[in-house]
Amino acid sequence: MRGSGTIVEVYRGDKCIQTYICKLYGDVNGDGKISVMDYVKIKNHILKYKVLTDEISCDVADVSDDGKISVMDYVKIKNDILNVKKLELR
Ligand SMILES: [Ca+2]
Repeated sequence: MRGSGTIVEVYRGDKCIQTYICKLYGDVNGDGKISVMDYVKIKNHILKYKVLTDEISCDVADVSDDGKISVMDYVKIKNDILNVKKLELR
């Protein structure tokens, strides 16, 4: 499985006619899975230990869709991993 940040190009003949960037909300590290690695990245961002800078990571980390990366996103991803409450598709 490909993760967030994967580029998909659609060709007609030899010509690329459309480009898409995959976004799996919650998949902050782009490995195609929502895992402990993702919520650690969000925790490090919130604590300003290692701030997320690229647009795709910042977008998919905002699982609460409120325009910021916060404890809410961390909790939602943690709950998804622990099967307490799965993330809703956006
Ligand atoms: Ca991931």
